[in-house]
Amino acid sequence: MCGTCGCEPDPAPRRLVLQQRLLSRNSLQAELNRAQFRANRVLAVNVLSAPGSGKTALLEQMARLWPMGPLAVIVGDLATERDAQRLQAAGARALQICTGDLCHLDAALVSAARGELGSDDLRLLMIENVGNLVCPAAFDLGEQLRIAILSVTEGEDKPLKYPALFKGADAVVLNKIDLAKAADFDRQLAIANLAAVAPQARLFETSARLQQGLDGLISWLIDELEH
Ligand SMILES: Nc1nc2c(ncn2[C@@H]2O[C@H](COP(=O)(O)OP(=O)(O)OP(=O)(O)O)[C@@H](O)[C@H]2O)c(=O)[nH]1
Ligand SMILES: [Mg+2]
Repeated sequence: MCGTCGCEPDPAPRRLVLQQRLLSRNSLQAELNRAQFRANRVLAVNVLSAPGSGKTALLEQMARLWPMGPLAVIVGDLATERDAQRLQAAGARALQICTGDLCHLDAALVSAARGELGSDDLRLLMIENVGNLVCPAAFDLGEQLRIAILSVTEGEDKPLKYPALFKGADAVVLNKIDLAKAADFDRQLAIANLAAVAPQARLFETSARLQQGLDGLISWLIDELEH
């Protein structure tokens, strides 16, 4: 149950009104963020997935391969600076947001973190959201692109069971493909489920562990930057 941030559907009318207010306040800040990103020619990318599907591992590998200077990453977790430390060790300029009880990042948190990160030479800003397939999908951060990650160990049905996160994605990364055989992963079924829920999303298949499949993802982001 996710009662901490008000994003759990609740039949009580008062709770619904509060949730709408929370979301509309977030939407206003998200629009401000988006305008600021545009004005500064920053491409902001929101990365969403279940806990442990490999967001940080992928971003670590991206940081090693990214050809346009240090990769900038804002990373959200309930607790610890572990992900930011991993990303910094991989060469990224990383800033950790510890959300405490909050199960998702919101636009105000991203705005504050972006200020701390500095903006002089920033062109690409990756935002690793809190690991959660539900709440982060409902909160616009002002990003221009969303990447959803599905790892093969989570099961082929996750796009059907958590459609909001995948419906809003510009790209889906199918990660941990090195484990597909061990997990008895049905690739065709997963791709069909993704196509049913998120036909708009382009698909990348990766193994962050083996540094496989990252080239396509990086080329796409460079194309988006040059638009
Ligand atoms: N075999 C294999 N393991 C992977 C791959 N990607 C990530 N992992 C492992 O999966 C575990 C979780 O990876 P993380 O990168 O921490 O996942 P995350 O999505 O950032 O997790 P949270 O931040 O907690 O939501 C780690 O032990 C990684 O080494 C992959 O492609 N293949
Ligand atoms: Mg992580």
